[in-house]
Amino acid sequence: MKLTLIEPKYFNIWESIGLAYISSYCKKNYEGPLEVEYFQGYFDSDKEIIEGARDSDVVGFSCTSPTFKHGVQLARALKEINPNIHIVFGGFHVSALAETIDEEAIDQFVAGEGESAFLQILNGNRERILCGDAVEFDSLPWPDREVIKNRRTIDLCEKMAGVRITSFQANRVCPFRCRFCAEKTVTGTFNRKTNPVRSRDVSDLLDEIEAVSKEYDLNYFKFVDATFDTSPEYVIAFCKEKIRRKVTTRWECMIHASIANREMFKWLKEAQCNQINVGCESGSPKILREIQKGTTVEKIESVFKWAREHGIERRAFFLLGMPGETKEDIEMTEQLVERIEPEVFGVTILCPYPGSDLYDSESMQDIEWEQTDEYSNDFWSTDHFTNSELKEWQKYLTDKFKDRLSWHNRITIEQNADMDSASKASTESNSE
Ligand code: B12
Ligand code: SF4
Repeated sequence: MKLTLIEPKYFNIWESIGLAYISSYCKKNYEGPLEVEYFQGYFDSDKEIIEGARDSDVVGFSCTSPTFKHGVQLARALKEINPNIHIVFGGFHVSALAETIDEEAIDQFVAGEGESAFLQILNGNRERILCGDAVEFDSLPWPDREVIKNRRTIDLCEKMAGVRITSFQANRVCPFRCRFCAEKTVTGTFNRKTNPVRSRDVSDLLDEIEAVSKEYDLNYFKFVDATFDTSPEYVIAFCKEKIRRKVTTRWECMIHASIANREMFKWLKEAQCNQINVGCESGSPKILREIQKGTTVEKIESVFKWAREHGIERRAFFLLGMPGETKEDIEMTEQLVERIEPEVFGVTILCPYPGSDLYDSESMQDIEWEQTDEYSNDFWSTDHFTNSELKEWQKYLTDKFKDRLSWHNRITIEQNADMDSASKASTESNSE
């Protein structure tokens, strides 16, 4: 059986850990010969992908909302060349919208986690929409980094940023339910009893980190977990094990302010955590409550204080355009940034991706997600602000904190400046 896994194109890139997990799980559990190939639209042209996948038995596409359209274009091209290929789509976009997608080139959808569902597909299950089961980490083999050509992304990071970095997964299921976020689409809404956080054994996690660091010569790593600190105990156990093993590689993670405590920071520092990334979202207590962020302004301030005391770098993300947000709320956000003094600051406009509570299937079904994200969001407005007013606020804040902007905010500003000068040039040449 030949299986090809494809991640369509997006302008920035990270390794596809999800497809790597599917590959290793199927290789371990499929009874019979299995050849697995992988393509990634950032590195491979459409021609290379189609040539490489055309003789496959099954092709699996992994799509977020912005990459879905390119995935469909490739699927159609493949079906035209070889109608016998069985095409499966999985990932966030189809997990949220499978029931509403009417596309002849797609034979099957997987909603949720893909490992056991994909194995069922290889074994002949042909239900149009298959719901993935939650798998325990202990039963999962490590992600197949060979198949996803992890070396390419690591080499690229070294070339672009001077660090050999890749990512690991420590937990599945986020213990929060923020209204603007699509996180729950794949692993489900957190529930202490029916859908608890699934954390990996720290010893197994560090075995993987050590083995991958050695094989790929890493000097930095991070986690794909949207919330790494699912409990202070887990973080401390990880740090202690890392220190005990004398693993000195520097790393970073996403921290949720409500879970973190002061003691955690002592261990993070000792375990060479270089940077924490915190989704603060707003400096207004009212907005934090309304988006169900699960934390408070005071707690966010404490976390930044503890991290600063321990010499850990701090990255803070904020969101504009929450329902009910007023000028006074945004001013509170601005003041919070001044108080917490993050080294890196990012501010985006709310983008209700499919899968988030704020996504509205009627008014948003025609949005071109491949051109729309929280950085280039031309549609979102609220009762208090038009889309251009939100963009003005975003510009005001990015100008004000321009010395500490996140990579993504910087790129967006550069792209907008390029577009402005291109359109100015075209206006000038038109008027000649
Ligand atoms: C790390 C990460 C990134 C990284 C790398 C993403 C990548 N793979 O290229 C970076 C920083 C580059 C990134 C960028 C973006 N991201 Co991002 N990202 C994540 C994050 C935090 C983890 C992804 C991950 O690796 N998870 C772990 C693996 C194991 O899970 P998984 O990928 O979901 O895969 C499982 C299932 O989805 C399923 N599955 C996946 N693919 C397939 C395919 C088949 C055939 C099958 C059967 C099953 C299947 O099985 C897998 C194993 O169980 C998620 C949130 C999250 N916690 O998942 C957001 C998330 C995926 N990102 C999101 C978004 C919006 C973006 C950006 C648009 C942001 C931006 N403006 O730049 C871009 C788009 C990038 C892209 N290539 O599409 C949204 C997607 C929402 C949506 N409706 O699409 C998420 C859910 C964040 C959120 N909370 O809203 N992202
Ligand atoms: S925003 Fe972060 S904390 Fe909130 S649900 Fe999404 S991943 Fe979890």
